[in-house]
Amino acid sequence: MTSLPLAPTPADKFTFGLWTVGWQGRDPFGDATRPALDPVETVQRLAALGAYGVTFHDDDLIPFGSGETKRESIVKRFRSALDTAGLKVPMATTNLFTHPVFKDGAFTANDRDVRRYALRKTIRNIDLAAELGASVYVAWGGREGAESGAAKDVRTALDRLKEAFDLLGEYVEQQGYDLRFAIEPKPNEPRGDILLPTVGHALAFINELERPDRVGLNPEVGHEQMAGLNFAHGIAQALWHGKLFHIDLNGQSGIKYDQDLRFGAGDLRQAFWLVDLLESAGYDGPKHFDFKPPRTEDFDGVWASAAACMRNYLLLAERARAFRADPEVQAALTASRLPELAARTAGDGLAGLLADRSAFEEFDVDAAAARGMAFEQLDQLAYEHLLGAR
Ligand code: 3MF
Ligand code: MG
Ligand code: MG
Repeated sequence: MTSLPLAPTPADKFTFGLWTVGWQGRDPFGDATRPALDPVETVQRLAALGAYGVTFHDDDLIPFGSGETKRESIVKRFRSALDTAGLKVPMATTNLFTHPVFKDGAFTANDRDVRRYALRKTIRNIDLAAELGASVYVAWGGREGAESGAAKDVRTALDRLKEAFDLLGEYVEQQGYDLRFAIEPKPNEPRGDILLPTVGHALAFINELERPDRVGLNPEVGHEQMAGLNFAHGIAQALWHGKLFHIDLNGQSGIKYDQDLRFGAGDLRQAFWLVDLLESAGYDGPKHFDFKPPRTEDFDGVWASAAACMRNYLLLAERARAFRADPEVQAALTASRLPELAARTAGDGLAGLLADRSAFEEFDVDAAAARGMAFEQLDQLAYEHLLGAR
């Protein structure tokens, strides 16, 4: 298996946040274990590994509080590194969580002046995102939430969150930017409870916005799994609604702290079904890794971890293709009556259904109840492919 000739190329559309390989290993219990990484070096290294692009929060590229002249020179240097390396910036986002001013949130902070500042900070980086050619702007509201009950009036906070997305949509339209927003749900961390905790909550929220077509999702593997949810099911529903604008790939082992493992680590089985889904659904957006190389690693470990994210995706895609192409799997899918699920339940219409005695009066309920679904054979075939036994 290790000898499979799978080297990532830009056509695979793998992207990485500057903050992922650039994570210095600071956690709630320990200091940084790695020095800061120059975004220009990140661009060069990722290009050499076969990535398609990089993404960033405003503050990953331009340190918080930088003046206008410094800002311009940083952007110029970054842009020239991108051009030389041939890397794209398909997505950008705002850091509305690190600075203490955002301790009670940004778009939903109880302090009105903090909310206005958060909007202006976002708008400023939207201009840069558009300038660098991004087509998706991610919004992760990590500080939009609470640790205690009365501290946040959730219904009113949702009014303010809607107001923020409506204003940002108005701005993007006014500027004529070809930019769509992608909300990234997360159940908790850093707030005790975060607003829009899951894919489902965010989908419902989008329907209440003034420009629902301009807003979709950026779901993250670990975030849904922290809530015990089936990520592939969440993604399938996002696709069904036409809302999978972007995706954050990483690894997570069950319901615990946000692990941000490299893609494929953690729950390998969910990773397999996710890749199978993305490949068979023809998802053609960026495959964005939002992971953290563990703080045990030096820079060799960081780049090994980044390369492994891409390789694991390609290995799983190869395994998923082998699974779908296997004639025994196709027979097992038929035995499990998957083709039947694709047939309309009442293609004959309501009148046809009501007139059909075989649907009810003459239906042999016991015979139908006795039919096995053959799912175990089907699932074992998936395991055999995943484990490289077929
Ligand atoms: C936190 C995250 C964030 C978001 C980012 C927007 C710092 O768990 O996943 O990463 O992905 O802010 O893209
Ligand atoms: Mg995350
Ligand atoms: Mg993320």
